[in-house]
Amino acid sequence: KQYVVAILGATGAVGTRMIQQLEQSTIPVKEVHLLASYRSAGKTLYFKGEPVTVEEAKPESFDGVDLVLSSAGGSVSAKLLPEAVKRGAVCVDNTSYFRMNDDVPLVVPEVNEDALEGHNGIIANPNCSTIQMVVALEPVRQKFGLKRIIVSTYQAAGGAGQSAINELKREAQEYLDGKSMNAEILPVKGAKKHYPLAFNLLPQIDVFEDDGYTHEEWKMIHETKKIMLGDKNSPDIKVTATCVRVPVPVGHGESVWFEVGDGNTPTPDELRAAMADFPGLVVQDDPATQLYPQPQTAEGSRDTFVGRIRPDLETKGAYNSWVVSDNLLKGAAWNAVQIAECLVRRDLVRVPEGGAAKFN
Ligand code: A2P
Ligand code: 11C
Repeated sequence: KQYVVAILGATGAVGTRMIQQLEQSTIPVKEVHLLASYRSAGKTLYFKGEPVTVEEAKPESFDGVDLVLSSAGGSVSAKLLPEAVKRGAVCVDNTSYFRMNDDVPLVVPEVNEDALEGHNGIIANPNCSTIQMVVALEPVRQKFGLKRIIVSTYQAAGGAGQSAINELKREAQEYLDGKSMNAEILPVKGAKKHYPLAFNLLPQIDVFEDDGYTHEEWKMIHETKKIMLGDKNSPDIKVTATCVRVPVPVGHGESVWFEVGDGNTPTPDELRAAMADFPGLVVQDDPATQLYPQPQTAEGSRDTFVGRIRPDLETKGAYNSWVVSDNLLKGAAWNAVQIAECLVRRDLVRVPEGGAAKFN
């Protein structure tokens, strides 16, 4: 079977990478539809060297489509994905809109691919900073148990879209030219205040919740539990997070402190061996040769990289680590296309009876 695939948000930072990842995937593509806002309608993009005209996304755009990969923002997914499912298309959504919906699996294939079996037409792709952390820690959880995570993130501008990368570069040039920096997007589009990211750090990603945490921090806590504790019988994992935007265009870094299950005290070598065996995870950890993960070396790769693995010197069974991945690939476009590959392999590219009604 060959599939008609639509990419919603095809002109964006994630959407353009979805096109590339789909080109390089094992999915037999019959036809591709590239959808974006009215602003991009008529623009030409390429799929496998062939020109494709971008269309304005409308409910009818999904007629005859088998599979949708979407990354055009939560409000666009909220409006258009139920329309796509109604028309029989299975959607892999990169926005946060449907992630915590009980009828929607939240999937990182290396961790919980089986959750795809119960899908109702929409599958959610987790937040980028969550994905790379669960890939790094799942082999630890499987082998030694996992009780607690304390994570501090160093997140690239690209997580906020292509316009945020452009803003970072412009501000850097303004700073070097001795001009005042003009911030219009970060930390959050539509917020009251904007601050420059170039030569700076912003401890705000997404909006603030009432409890003082940002929504990005909330996502890291709750998405991690939904992905790792899917069977609900696993012991809880305590998670706390501080998320910081750093002046890097692409590639999130994370300082991840974790505590393994009661009584276990694996050596760093045992942790490295478990991690090295895990699909999609590469250990780069050799202080003697200054080998450790970096955003610049991770950019363009589908893998997640882990290093700086060392025991907490004061808490038995606890460890520090450093995790990096290309947030626009494993954190977004590749994880979505990888989910689509799994759906194809499992013959799950179909909306089950009653599926569409769940999203009305
Ligand atoms: P467009 O380029 O036409 O604005 P990024 O995450 O890099 O900011 O990209 C966002 C993506 O979502 C772009 O492809 C953008 O298209 C698309 N998009 C934004 N608003 C809409 C909308 N109302 N309908 C469809 N696509 C949208
Ligand atoms: C960022 N993690 O770096 C965000 C981007 O929930 O999919 C992804 C937001 C999301 O800004």
